[in-house]
Amino acid sequence: MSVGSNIKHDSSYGHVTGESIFVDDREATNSEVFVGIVGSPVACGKLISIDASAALKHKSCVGVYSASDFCSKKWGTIFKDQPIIVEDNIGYMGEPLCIFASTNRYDIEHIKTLFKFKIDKASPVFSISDSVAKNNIIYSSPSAFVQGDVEKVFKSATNILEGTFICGGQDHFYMESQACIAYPMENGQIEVHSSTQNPSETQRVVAEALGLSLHHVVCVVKRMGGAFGGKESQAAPIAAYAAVVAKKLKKPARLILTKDEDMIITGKRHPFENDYKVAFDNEGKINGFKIILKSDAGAYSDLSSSILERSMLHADGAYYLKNVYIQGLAYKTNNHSNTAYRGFGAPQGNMTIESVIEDIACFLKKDAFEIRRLNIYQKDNIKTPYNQNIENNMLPDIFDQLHKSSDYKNRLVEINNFNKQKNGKIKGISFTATKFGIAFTSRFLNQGSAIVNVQLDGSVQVSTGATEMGQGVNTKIQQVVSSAFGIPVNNVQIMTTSTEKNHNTSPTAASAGFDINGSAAIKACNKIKSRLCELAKLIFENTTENNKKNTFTEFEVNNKDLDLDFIFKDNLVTQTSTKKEISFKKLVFKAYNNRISIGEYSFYKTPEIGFCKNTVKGKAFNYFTQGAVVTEVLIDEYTGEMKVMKSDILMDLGRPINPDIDKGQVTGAFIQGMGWVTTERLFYDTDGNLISHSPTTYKIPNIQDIPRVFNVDFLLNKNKIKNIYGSKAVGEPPFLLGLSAWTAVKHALSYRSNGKPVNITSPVTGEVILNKLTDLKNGN
Ligand code: LUZ
Ligand code: MOS
Repeated sequence: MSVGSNIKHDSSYGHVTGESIFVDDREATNSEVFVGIVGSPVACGKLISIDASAALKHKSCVGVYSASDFCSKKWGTIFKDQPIIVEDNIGYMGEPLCIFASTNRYDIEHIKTLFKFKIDKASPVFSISDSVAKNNIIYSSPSAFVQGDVEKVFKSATNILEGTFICGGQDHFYMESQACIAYPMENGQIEVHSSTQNPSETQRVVAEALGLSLHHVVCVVKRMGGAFGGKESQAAPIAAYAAVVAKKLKKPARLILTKDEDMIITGKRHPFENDYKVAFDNEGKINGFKIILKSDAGAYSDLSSSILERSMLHADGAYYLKNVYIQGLAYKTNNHSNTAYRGFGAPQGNMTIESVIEDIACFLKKDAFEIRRLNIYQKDNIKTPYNQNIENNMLPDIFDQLHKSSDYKNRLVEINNFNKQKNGKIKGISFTATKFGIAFTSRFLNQGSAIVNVQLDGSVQVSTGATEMGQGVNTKIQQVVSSAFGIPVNNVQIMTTSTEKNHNTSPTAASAGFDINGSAAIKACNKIKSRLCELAKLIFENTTENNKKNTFTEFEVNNKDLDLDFIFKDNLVTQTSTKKEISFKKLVFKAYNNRISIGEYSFYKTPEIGFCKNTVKGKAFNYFTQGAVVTEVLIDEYTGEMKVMKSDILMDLGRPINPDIDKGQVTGAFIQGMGWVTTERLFYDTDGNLISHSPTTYKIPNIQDIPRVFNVDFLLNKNKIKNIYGSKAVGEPPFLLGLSAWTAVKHALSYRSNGKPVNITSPVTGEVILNKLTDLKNGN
């Protein structure tokens, strides 16, 4: 059975050789035009007029389009408040004001400079604090998550710490920028090939922009070169630009953002400023925790409300909070509209309490691990602040096993001794955890569909609503389908995702792409298998004479439940009770000859979930993916340079479908999380221009930044897990472990703070570390 084994990623060969086709690898047709975007030179104001005369005189410029050329003016995945293209009010620096088409893609950069705009400038707001001062709330949670009585606890608390945790945004830095090619088809139809996680949303925004019904728009997604949430909502307007040009000129239109354009135009992870207050006893037991989460939504709401909700749902981290108050507010600013990013608000919520625990440890002069171990969800304390109990809580096992296997105790002693030597270097160590809720918090998104077509030679084509962005969802679906039919993985091909095959697709997001679409595929396989079993039974029961009597006799098969007497294995279909067998291929062919369908469409919805944010009731998550990490850092006190020396990760992924693919996800997510909290700093000038808009100024981790020693292990979990083949989703949960690099720096710095909690913000770049060390030396 291929489920559970390390089948190679279905695109591994193509990615290495360059044979994999991404949007911009599609051959250009003769008539194709290239689309350019002209961005706003101000962050806030009113667009009065556009002077495109110089651009239109350019020899390769064949058209300029602005808001009046779009049938719909606004889009938005949750609230429709974002201009597809600016109509009057400008919300952020670089926001698209108009688009143009050129017959030569190499003229795009020049033509962009030929536009003149008349704009009434207004004064922008860039920071959360300034937006708070103006009360520019774009969304606030309808209800706080409350348990017990924090205010009462604060009155009689032994110890209280309070403050503000601040973290910055993060660029998605996918290898492939936002990209789309739109093809005009017959009868006014349009086909867009988009680099999107969200084909149906892209289809909808394109249809609305063009004034078409949905049945005249098809969105096709072969694959993405990374997405990380950045293509969950924000691929849609890009596709609309290409589509409008294609429709106007009746020519294929290609729009590929440059890296710089992409970084300037598209939204990022939300920066947060979280006010907290924590009460704890002298052992470090948290008795009360209050947190107000405040996010920078940017100019429009996008997914901010949903992201804020997930940050509230992860403000507890891995810790049981008996008395708790969690509230969240998203603020409007004149920054790019911030959006989904791996973790979807959870990292910003989770990191606060991990930071607070470092402070408690410092305050009590105790080991932070002991405080964490004391506060994690136990076997009996499993109630979350949002009224869901954690089933099969693995945190105590994970903590104890990793504490031992990482040799945490001895290493802490070694670090204490090392740091006493004052040799210009300091070490820090930190043990942090993740408990990530799996399911879309919007109930209706927890649905998926699959088409499974068995061909006459016994090979299989599968189409689902999942989109492949490198994460290996296609490979995992290939594995479950090949296991279902008992055929080699190579006999299963996952087909291009398209809204004409699978409609109303949920975005491939929330780590749940495989859970949902893989489950739908299995359901489809089972329906085909049940018919094949019935046919096999009839074939096995019938003698050849019976068959010969009448050439028109057909085996009639009705849809029944899967007959468990049959086993599909090694290309054979075997009846256990009679030991009779027939090859899968032969059976498939017989089914066709007997006019029995060997194709199926199936629909899946995640059972039982449905969280109501007004009442804070109902099941928010299907299950939790949990894990922990121990990270050790080394800091050079003279330069502020930080190196991650060692990270040991232990995750509970249930029974992985493909352990190596999951290991890749854990590794990548950890490094991406680490990058967010260490080197990835977004710099803006005072007008709101993003200065760090390329790899030369925005520092993502590269190969020499990964932990010198890096171990990724999985816990053996024998519990019943309510998910396909007992597997657990992996995409986002390990991102949260990356923040251990930040808490480890905090721990290291505490050796130079005379034991006082160290107040730092995220990301903690080398510059920040050096400045902090200087401050601490000066007694600040
Ligand atoms: N997208 C979404 C997500 O629309 N809802 C979610 O709950 C979610 N969670 C994680 C990532 N994307
Ligand atoms: Mo996402 S943050 O698109 O799962």
